[in-house]
Amino acid sequence: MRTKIVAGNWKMNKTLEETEILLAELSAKLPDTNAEVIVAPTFVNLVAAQRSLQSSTIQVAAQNMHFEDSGAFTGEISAEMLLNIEVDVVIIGHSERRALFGETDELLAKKVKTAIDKNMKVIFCFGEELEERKSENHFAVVESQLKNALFDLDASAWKNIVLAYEPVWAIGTGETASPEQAQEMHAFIRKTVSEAYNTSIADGVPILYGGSVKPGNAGDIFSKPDVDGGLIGGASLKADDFVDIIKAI
Ligand code: G2H
Repeated sequence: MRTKIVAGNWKMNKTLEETEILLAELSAKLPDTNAEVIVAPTFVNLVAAQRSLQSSTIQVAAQNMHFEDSGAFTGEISAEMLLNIEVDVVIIGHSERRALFGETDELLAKKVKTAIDKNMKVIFCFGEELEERKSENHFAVVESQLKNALFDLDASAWKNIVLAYEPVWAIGTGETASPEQAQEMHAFIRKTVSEAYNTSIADGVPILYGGSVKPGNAGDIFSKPDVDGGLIGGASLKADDFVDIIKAI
């Protein structure tokens, strides 16, 4: 039985006060669930989020990190800094980091390696762009994203890896992959991991779907056998919507 996960990627949203209000509401409304629930506020609000969630099962994640421990890297945050405030979950490789901030597979491989070396849990995002799907290159693109960033890791690393398939054409667009498209790709991802490692690692790794997941479509997407939860953007910014998505798992 794989771990089910619902993670909220807040992106560049919510002030300190809004963070505290949303987390208080979320804690109060959190349904009974076997799923792990994770929220990823902005860096400046991580400490406050940890404090707000002290007596909650909701975990706090960072949206990014640098691969070095410290040094002359203006504007960056290290794994050491995150661990120091007890944040041990990090999202790496989100398509916005790739597209808007030039993050390459090579850089992402370094970030993942650092996070894994420090025993952090990594939510690794990847997915094809619209043109790549239209030209039927989506499987090849996803395979190379996985290979380039993850497949040099030791088998032991995989206990701390969560995969998040996020087709870029479905992110923040209102377009969602159909449950069948998500299942088809998730099954392909599991097969690819199995070929690179073994079936036990492939069967154990949670694979989340991300891209315009809402209360209205979450249940259908989560019902697919290889979909183990979701990485939720816009709909994680409202407690009621996020709670409804958690209930759908
Ligand atoms: C994809 C997703 C969360 P949204 O970026 O990572 O965002 O649900 O708004 O499409």
